[in-house]
Amino acid sequence: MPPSIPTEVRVRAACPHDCPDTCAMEVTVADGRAVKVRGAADMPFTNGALCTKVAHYLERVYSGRRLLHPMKRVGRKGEGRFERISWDEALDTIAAKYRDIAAEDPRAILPYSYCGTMGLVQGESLDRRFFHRLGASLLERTICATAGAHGWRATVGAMLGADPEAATEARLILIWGANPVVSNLHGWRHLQEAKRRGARLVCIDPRRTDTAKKCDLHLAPLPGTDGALALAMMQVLIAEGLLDREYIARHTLGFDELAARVRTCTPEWAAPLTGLAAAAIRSLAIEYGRSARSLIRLNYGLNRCAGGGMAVRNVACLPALTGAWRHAGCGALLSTSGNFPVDGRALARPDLYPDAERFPPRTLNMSFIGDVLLDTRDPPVRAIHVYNANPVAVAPDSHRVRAGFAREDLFCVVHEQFQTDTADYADILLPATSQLEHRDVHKAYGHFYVVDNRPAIAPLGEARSNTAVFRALAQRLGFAAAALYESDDAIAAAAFRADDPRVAGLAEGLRTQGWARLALPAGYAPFADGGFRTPSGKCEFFSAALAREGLDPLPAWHPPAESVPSNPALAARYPLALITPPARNFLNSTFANQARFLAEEGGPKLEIHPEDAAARGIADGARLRIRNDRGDFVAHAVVTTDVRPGVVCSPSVWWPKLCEGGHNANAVIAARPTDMGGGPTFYDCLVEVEPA
Ligand SMILES: Nc1nc2c(c(=O)[nH]1)N[C@H]1C(S)=C(S)[C@@H](COP(=O)(O)OP(=O)(O)OC[C@H]3O[C@@H](n4cnc5c(=O)[nH]c(N)nc54)[C@H](O)[C@@H]3O)O[C@H]1N2
Ligand SMILES: Nc1nc2c(c(=O)[nH]1)N[C@H]1C(S)=C(S)[C@@H](COP(=O)(O)OP(=O)(O)OC[C@H]3O[C@@H](n4cnc5c(=O)[nH]c(N)nc54)[C@H](O)[C@@H]3O)O[C@H]1N2
Ligand SMILES: [Mo]
Repeated sequence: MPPSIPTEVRVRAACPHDCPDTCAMEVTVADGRAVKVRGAADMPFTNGALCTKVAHYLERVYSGRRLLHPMKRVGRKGEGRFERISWDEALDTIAAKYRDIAAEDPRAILPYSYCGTMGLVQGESLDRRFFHRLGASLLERTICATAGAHGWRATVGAMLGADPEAATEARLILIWGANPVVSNLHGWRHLQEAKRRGARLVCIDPRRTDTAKKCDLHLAPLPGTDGALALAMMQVLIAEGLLDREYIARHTLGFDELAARVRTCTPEWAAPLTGLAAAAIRSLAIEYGRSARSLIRLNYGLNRCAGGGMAVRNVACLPALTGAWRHAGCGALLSTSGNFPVDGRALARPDLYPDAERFPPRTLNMSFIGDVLLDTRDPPVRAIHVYNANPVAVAPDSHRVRAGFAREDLFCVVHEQFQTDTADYADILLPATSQLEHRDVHKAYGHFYVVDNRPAIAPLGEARSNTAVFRALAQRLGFAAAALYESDDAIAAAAFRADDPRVAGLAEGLRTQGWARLALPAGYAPFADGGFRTPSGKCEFFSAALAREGLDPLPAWHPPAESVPSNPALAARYPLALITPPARNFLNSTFANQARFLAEEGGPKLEIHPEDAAARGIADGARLRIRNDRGDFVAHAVVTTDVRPGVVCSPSVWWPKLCEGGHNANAVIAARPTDMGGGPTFYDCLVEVEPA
């Protein structure tokens, strides 16, 4: 036989990860094996480049540690000892359990997923349909963004904001609770371009991040105090008359009430709360008030505190006062996700829920999964099905989370690419495909493009996609609804509402180039002429909707739950405020088991100011124990002025089992909900630190 000629093909793909940038990728496949992954050169936002994590995606796909077969537990719960079984045995076991539990009360079954993949097909289609049809408990997916989203929506009505590609037009950019160099690299390119064109960049972050170092000015408020800073800025804008009065009159609601509310919120009032000098606050407000061509690039860093919802709301009020929304690339941007006309009902089919009268739907909050599994409730959760998520590593108050997963009477299915800390608690552990092995389509939250993902290679080993698993389970449970068996292609094709003008040309773009921009004009400015999506159609300084929820209808100061002024008794024992933002080489806990990235990060670290270090006899590099009443974890000291006295920072999210002592930072973080949206408070945490 003649030697076979290697055939090389290029397949269009999408980066699946939870990141604002949702890159378009091109995968080169030779003889059925992916040999190269790169950023699509023709996709404007990706611009031919991937971050270091995904540039090495093939190391993940072909890692020797991939899960490749179904397994069942043979050791104790959490021990992580498994034995290989067939897919038939795995699926039969799960189906039998779910059938038995559902016969009594299907709400005792809980799906648990987040954004392991952001794909609409593998992330929120057949899984939702299956659990709706089963009548399982519903999951409130709060672990990241719901506090800020709630505050944002109350103010401007929808997750719409400035066009990130037009940010180059802004003259003043406030980067607020965001670290784009690390967590929004492709968006950062446009901010840098704005700077080259003469814009001034101001970073508002308790930590001097890589982003802060590249800005013209860095203000380091104490964690969880952004709400006070924004109120003081409003006070100055109003007192100094730095206002777009015409915009306010035409497009806002409740200005007089707002003015009355902030009258006493002077920079002198905010200074002790935020730890910033009153003069610095005043000069920031005046600079902001004088340049209408301003952009506030928020991200979710400021929403992970007790007052996170209100903080985002207060910041969202600012551009309506100065009229910044009038200009392309100006105003504010938290997320672009509201621009995508995703057909959520068609994807998730909530109408499949079988018997709402007998079993009124029950919703459980993912952020407090420890409480969900441990507290008495009717019915108790008897089975949990985890996919696209790693709760034992990422959810707050890990000791409670672990105790919940360790329950002998809890039947636990985990569908994963790797044996995570959560996987260790599985009764049945299923192998999941990677993004190169399945079909998907992606919207984005940091730009306006839809990105297609075609399978480039066959599933490795016996790995199956999420949709394949839910089809197989539906069949074993004898469910008849055709919607439970739809193909990935059909789901992808119907993911967006076809009658929406923004998807004009979408199908054609995806077919020919693998990505397509929403049909929005270049330099699109959503609120240039008002058109807010609130009930009043205006930017609501006064929100009747919030009042109906029992919340303050006006911007207000919601202090952190754990800080020196708000909880002095606790601060006497635990005086340091801990934040745990993303490490550059990890994506939440994804990638945090891969040798290259572990080596790059060099072990769990705690950044601490020289004064705080000296007071505790801590030298640079020392092994530290970080603790409070909830637990402790170990990290090595980085003595640095990048954090201010009183604040410590431990970049995250490490796999607990790869940490000395078996715990990561979530061991010390409280399971306490935010003021709005039921989110977690990862960056609202007091600790003490000592040499270990
Ligand atoms: N490399 C990398 N990229 C990522 C991720 C990752 O893990 N790694 N995660 C992805 C995900 S899921 C998300 S949600 C986004 C997260 O990215 P961002 O939304 O940018 O949010 P965070 O990284 O949580 O926080 C951003 C900055 O807020 C700062 N911060 C902490 N507390 C406060 C505060 O109280 N006030 C203010 N003003 N700032 C504060 C932190 O120091 C951090 O530098 O990034 C995504 N991109
Ligand atoms: N201390 C602290 N904790 C945090 C944060 C923080 O900043 N500090 N950030 C929080 C934030 S913003 C978020 S969004 C959450 C994120 O929490 P999660 O969404 O749970 O994110 P990951 O930890 O990345 O875990 C995702 C898992 O999904 C798996 N996966 C990927 N693709 C697939 C697939 O196709 N099928 C299946 N079945 N599995 C797949 C991956 O292997 C990975 O283990 O973490 C939160 N936790
Ligand atoms: Mo997130």
